[in-house]
Amino acid sequence: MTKSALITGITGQDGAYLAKLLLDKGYKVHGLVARRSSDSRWRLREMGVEGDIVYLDGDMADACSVQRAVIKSAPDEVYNLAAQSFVAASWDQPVTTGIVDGLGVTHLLEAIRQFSPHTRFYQASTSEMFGLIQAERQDENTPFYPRSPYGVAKLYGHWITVNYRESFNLHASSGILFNHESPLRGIEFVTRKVTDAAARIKQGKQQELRLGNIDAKRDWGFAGDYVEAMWLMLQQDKADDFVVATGVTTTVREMCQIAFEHVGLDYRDFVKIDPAFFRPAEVDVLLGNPAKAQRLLGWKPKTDLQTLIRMMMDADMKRVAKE
Ligand code: NAP
Ligand code: F7E
Repeated sequence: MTKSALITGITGQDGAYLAKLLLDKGYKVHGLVARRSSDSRWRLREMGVEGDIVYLDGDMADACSVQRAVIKSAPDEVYNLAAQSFVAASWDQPVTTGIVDGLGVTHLLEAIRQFSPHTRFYQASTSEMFGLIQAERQDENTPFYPRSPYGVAKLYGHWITVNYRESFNLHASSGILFNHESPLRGIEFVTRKVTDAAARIKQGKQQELRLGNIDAKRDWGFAGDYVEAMWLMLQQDKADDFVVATGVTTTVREMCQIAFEHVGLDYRDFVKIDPAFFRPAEVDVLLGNPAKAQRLLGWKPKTDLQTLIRMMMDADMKRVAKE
């Protein structure tokens, strides 16, 4: 029988990759989409799946619309990817971030509990919950210490997922995903900001690149690999929490070097440090330990950072050339 899935945040980076994965597996895919005055479906077009999705209007801040989407889609699986996901913006919009990324999760879990308790649920949790790290390599047992309103809101989302699993026996899993990127990454995130700028500089369309703390270290993987881990979590008999990461950490500086070198440039000639891009509180380093995902899900990252950044550079070189 055809399985039904509901994806919130389907117009985002992960939403586009996950929609493609589920459609390829034969699912009927529904997407909760918030009203926007401009086109938000470009990523779904890029993935070639725009016409294959059933769109349901709704907003994570609006419990009624979330409830309606659950009833209409009658989902076997719900993937909650919707969020105000840009950490830097969460200091400017702490309340919206708290409502959408935190309380919004309860809207969805409550709709599932009341109207569709057999539905399996995935929560998009984040390594930002580790923030000021309490262990050199972070795994499912590492204590949390979020450092931004985003991290705090996501920690609420994580714990309410655990709580509904334990209170109501829902099949609700929390994927604690470390940074993952792709050519579909939003331009405000540092990897895309760098690959877009390097492509523009190479093609004479930009002169310099202004960045903040380039000594920050992140454990970067490829979004296409990470959505497979989301799906695998919901195929398990038992719901649980899983860290999804590569187990390798790299500075923003080294990531710049990879991107610029790919087009024959030296990043040091173009990158300028700008205090405007420093954060009120920084997460200096993240490094995940994905051993549990490997052991129980059989999941491993397939794409290393060099390959990922080169893939993003090639896509941006083509896009910038067409502009
Ligand atoms: P993204 O590209 O920023 O996508 C976020 C999605 O949420 C978009 O579809 C956006 O819609 C939607 N959205 C925002 N506010 C909404 C609201 N009020 N109601 C309904 N939808 C709303 O994020 P992503 O990189 O795909 O990440 C997916 C999820 O994983 C997010 O929850 C993020 O916090 C989490 N996460 C991401 C990473 C990562 O490295 N990418 C790591 C760990 C966790 P519009 O397009 O219309 O704005
Ligand atoms: O920053 C530093 C910045 O904005 C990475 C989201 O998907 O992953 C993402 O959050 C690092 C930080 O991602 C600039 O200070 C330096 O240390 O690409 P980012 P993020 O904050 O790690 C987590 C796991 C999520 O869950 C989030 O949703 O790069 N950095 N200079 C800069 N960052 C940006 N954006 N811009 C700069 O100019």
